[in-house]
Amino acid sequence: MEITVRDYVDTDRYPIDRDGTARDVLLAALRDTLERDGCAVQKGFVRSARIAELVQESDRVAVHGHRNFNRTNAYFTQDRADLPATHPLRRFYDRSNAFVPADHFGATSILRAIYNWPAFAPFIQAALGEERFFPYADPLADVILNLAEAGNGFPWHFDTNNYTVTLAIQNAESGGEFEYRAHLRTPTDENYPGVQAVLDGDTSRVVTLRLEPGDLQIFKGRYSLHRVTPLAGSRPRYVAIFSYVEEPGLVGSPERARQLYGRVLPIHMTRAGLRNDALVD
Ligand SMILES: O=C(O)CCC(=O)C(=O)O
Ligand SMILES: [Fe+2]
Repeated sequence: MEITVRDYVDTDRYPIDRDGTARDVLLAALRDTLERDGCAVQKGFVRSARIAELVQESDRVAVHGHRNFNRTNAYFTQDRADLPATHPLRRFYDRSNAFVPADHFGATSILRAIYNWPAFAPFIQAALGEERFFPYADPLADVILNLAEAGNGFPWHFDTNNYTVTLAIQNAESGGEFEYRAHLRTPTDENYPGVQAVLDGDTSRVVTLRLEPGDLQIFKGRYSLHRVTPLAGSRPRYVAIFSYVEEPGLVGSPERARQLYGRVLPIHMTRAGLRNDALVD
């Protein structure tokens, strides 16, 4: 069955597949918002009448989720015994979720159809103003599903990548709000006192977003501290992640594939200059 992406993406509201003033206006607003807030949400990017199909697709692949648990600070770095216990570098939290690797989304996948849709990547690239922007060639990681349940969560952190592109598919019964404090650090100033204040509960400049199924979020998380509030209830939270990279043909390292997806493919080994016969699962 051929998927017509325009039946899913609300191209009446978001005419990203047609050059012209409407697309230009949309992009100009998006760029302003990203510049100011580091975050832009396109509400109802996927038509509400079609969300049930995305939930079905997610339910179908959820069994393939690879669970990740770790204890981490906001920077994903090692503990620093030389610093006071209150220092942000020493504040460790449980982080857990599951990722469904990209190769479980078959030919009939709506998420993959959106990722492959010729109008999609150029729109995201223009919104971000990135000069170098290519689809991720990693067969485990280009389009993935992030699955989190009660007891799982994303505590306060800065991302190690410059931006993320996500599509909300299903919320948990409660919790799962996306909270962020924009521009809390800069490339030249870690602003540890400011980070510590947020970790200690200062919500004065924290923005809380309740994303609904179908909302597309572009988020620049390297300098904006963010978290997902704890989840509750039996329904899992589903978020799709679309990935792009700065070099054509890139794939992730074998270590990262194993850590995030629990599997390593021959392409990860050969690209890392390793022999395939060293591949053991
Ligand atoms: O699931 C989300 O909404 C965001 C999770 C997050 O911040 C991350 O994976 O870095
Ligand atoms: Fe993040």
